[in-house]
Amino acid sequence: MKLTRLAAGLVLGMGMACAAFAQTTMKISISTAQNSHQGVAIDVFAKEVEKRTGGRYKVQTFYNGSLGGERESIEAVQLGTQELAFSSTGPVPNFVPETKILDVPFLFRDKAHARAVLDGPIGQDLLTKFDAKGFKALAWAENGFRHMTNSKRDVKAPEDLKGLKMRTMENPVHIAAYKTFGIVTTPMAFPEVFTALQQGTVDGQENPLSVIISAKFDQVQKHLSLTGHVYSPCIFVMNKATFDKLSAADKQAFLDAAKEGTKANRARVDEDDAKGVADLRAKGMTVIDNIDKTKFVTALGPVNAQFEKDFGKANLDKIREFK
Ligand code: EAX
Repeated sequence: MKLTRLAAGLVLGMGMACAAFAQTTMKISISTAQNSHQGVAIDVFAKEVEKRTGGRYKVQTFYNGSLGGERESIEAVQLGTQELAFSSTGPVPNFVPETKILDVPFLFRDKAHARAVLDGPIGQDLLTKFDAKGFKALAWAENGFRHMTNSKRDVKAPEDLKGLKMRTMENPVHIAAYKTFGIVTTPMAFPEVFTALQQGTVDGQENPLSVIISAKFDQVQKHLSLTGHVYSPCIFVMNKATFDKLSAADKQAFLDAAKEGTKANRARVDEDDAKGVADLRAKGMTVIDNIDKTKFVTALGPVNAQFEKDFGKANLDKIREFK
């Protein structure tokens, strides 16, 4: 009798302890290293989620594409086998076609312009387009402006790109534009890029300084041209059903944590942009930093006409002229 009561008490006590410490663990992944602008984003996010939910939610962080490439991670989030991912928008149009417009080359003047568009009504409206596809898009963040690297020659003008075999993201807008430059495009997931460059499967690739530095592409690429040909947004995505199950306060906690992650991410991109060129020169890269961008814009004439048809000139102008 006594024993039974003791056992009952124990079970009750343990139950209460479990309730008090109930912790749900979620996963988030990136394809770059922890020591990168993306690593900073998810590390801050994880810390903020835990803090803002009183430790009831814990976010486990995975780096270097250890859970798969970006497309795979987004797919996993859509299926719900992974709760969260942080990804560039490279593969996103394959899931949410409306985001394609952001990948148009030379659309944004600078980072301030891009960030203002993403944080303003255009970007916030685009976030809602993820809902119907099984995602909750928590916040925009960034990779930054993409530049071209290769192992063959200095790229100073668009003609220099003709015949270069370059790895691209699995992004239809990028591929169409780069083909117009005469690039031989080879779409590939990020975790395979270093080896492909090292083995000469491709001559080059394009990525922001933050990615070039953190992925150590200077070890396998000689020539860097600051083409800044396209702005590369990133996004925090969450499985929609998982988000919907959260209480209103916890939903807000996740949204606020993503905002904090974005702040840290953008600050790191600024830092990498500020010291990246000197850093990469010191590591032996030849950096062409006086690119005449108008030549590159002109070379894209035909495909730009197609983009205006596909996305609507008025929609592109709304982004171009956003203040
Ligand atoms: O998100 O695939 C890419 O080139 C991306 O820029 C990279 O994964 C970082």
